Amino acid sequence: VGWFTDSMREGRPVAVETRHLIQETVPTPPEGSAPTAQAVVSQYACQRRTTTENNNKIFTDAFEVLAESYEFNEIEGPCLAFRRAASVLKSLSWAVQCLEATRNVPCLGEHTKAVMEEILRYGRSFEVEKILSDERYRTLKLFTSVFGVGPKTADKWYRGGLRSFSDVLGDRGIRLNRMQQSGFLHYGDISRAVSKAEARALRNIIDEAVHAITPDAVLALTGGFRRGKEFGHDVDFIVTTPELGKEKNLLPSIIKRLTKQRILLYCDYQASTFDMSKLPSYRFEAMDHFAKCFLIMRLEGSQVEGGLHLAEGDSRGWRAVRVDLVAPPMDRYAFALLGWSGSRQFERDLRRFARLERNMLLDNHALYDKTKKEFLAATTERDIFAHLGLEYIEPWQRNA
Ligand code: DCT
Ligand code: MG
Repeated sequence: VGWFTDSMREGRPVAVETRHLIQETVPTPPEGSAPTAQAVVSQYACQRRTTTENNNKIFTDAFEVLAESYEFNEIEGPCLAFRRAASVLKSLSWAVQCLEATRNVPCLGEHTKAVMEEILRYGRSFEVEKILSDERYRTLKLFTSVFGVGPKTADKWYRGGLRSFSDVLGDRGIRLNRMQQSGFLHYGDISRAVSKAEARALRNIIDEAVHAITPDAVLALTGGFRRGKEFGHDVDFIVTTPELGKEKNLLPSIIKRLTKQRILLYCDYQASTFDMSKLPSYRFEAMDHFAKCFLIMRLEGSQVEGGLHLAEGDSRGWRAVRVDLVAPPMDRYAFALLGWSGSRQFERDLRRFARLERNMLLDNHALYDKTKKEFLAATTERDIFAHLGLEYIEPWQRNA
């Protein structure tokens, strides 16, 4: 293939060449055969189109276990490598059936390929199975599944000899914070996936509340549900108002209203610390500074089309759901929407692409051109993709 340059082979940044090489142009190889003259796939998730249809789940599930295990051990390099490998395989319109077929697929290193080889040959990876039966991995996985418990706390509990929830709850030396208390209290519900119908019902509730407060408010569903996922671990929304500054009162007013309706089971409100004069931020992957709240809401079955997504035999008529609300000022809306729509890997690669290929800094607040030394304005996500010289990727194609 003519445009397969040396810089691509060596994995050096390629600015112009990869622009048109997104997923759409990658042909599907014939069933069961290795593709021959197959197009090169971009190393950046933001130059690939990744739907929720994953043709390589057997590999990506394994990579995610490995990545998480490295994360628990704070080994960043291999963790990121497996996340990138999983992401690139998710974008393929075909199932990998032999390693030779991945010749033009980037981000697959030696270790990754060895795992794939094992899975292709035996149907499973022994390294992954070893991790899945490892006591520390299992315990950290269990503890971090509680809302409010991160890897640090989980590891501290593990080192303290705790192995189960009853160990934690029975330990007199542990003082759970408010978030963790709610996490344990509603564990059954919030560890259970939220359905699309439940997300829609919550959208209606928030929509009613927001518009009762500010008739011209803007509400957008973001996160996994905006990307077309059928299920999620929470429901994410962005709320704002066209009038700059007015968004400051929005979340407190919504919280007040939901509290009055007695449907707020937990609320952690964080006021805005956003300050345009402190941008651009060089801190990578830092949490954004917009006002936000992490909620647990009570959702009635009668409000959900087709009923609640509950366990067999559960006839309570309501469930608890995790909801995140973010309230950026309107002039930051496009950046916040792009950032909160995810996926995490898509966001990471957008930022990495901006930095390495365009000498720009992108985060949830702004896009800064380091060459021109200026901020680039955007009112839509399309504006941001255009500034970056990227083809627009629809939200449902961002499941990297
Ligand atoms: N995000 C962000 N800053 C944070 C947290 C999240 O920019 N501090 C972005 C990344 C993805 C998106 O917001 C939504 O986050 P999640 O709800 O964790 O992910 P999701 O893609 O919605 O997945 P899930 O379906 O599990 O909720
Ligand atoms: Mg989410």
